[in-house]
Amino acid sequence: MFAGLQCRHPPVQAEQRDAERDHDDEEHFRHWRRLWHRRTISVAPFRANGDAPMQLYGSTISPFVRKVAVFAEEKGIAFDLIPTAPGDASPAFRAISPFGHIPAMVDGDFALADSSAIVTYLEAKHPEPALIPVDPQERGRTIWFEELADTIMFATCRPMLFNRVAGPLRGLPVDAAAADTAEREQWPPILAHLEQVIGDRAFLVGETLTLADIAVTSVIASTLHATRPIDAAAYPCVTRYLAAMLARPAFALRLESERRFIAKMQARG
Ligand SMILES: N[C@@H](CCC(=O)N[C@@H](CS)C(=O)NCC(=O)O)C(=O)O
Repeated sequence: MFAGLQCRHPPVQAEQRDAERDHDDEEHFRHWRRLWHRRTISVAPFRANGDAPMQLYGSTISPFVRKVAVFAEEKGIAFDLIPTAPGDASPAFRAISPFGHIPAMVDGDFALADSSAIVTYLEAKHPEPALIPVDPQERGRTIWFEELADTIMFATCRPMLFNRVAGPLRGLPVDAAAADTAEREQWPPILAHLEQVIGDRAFLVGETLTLADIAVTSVIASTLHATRPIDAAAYPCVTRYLAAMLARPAFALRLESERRFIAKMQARG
């Protein structure tokens, strides 16, 4: 039943990629729309998928799902994105993600939930290009930034993303004041900290892209779905760094598709 709705992503390096189909074409849009309006959908029962590409369950509007999607694409790992709403209660999905969180993945006969667990698995399985450094200090710093993104930054992103975008799209009750408070009181200190640590660096850790950049950029990208653009005069280093990160095809195509999807959902109600 689900097979016709799966969208396979060749690696970003491939000439003909169709990542933007995630949310975009009419069939996918209608499916996503139904999915966002109902909490439980029909995720096909977990089946070992042999030599098929990895299956990634979720929506890349979630920073955790986008983290895994970008990580996989930067490594050239093909995957199918299986549209799944946060909290999906179907027994089939709960067999993969016991608490209903997105993302989860199936690779061959192996299933795993949680973005950090999944990227750790992918790094071990596909070591090149390395996105989690082996140098002890660089690895420690990388995981620090991933944690910063997943905890402190997401705790600020969530009230804005849920109350201004995801909640209204799903017809759920929202708390506009919580979003305003996060934007006014929690977001600026995070940007100020990043401004200071980024300085004139191209990457957060070492001289190449790492999980640190992917995790931090992913949560900023989700936040920017729900707040005004970053003030370039106040945060010039973050602005420059972010522009470079978001120009990477793995981020750019996905964000474009997410923006179109959100706009279309808002227009159609
Ligand atoms: N630590 C998890 C966090 C995942 C998470 O919290 N995902 C949210 C969506 S952004 C979710 O699925 N929430 C479940 C719900 O809303 O019921 C990870 O890194 O994957």
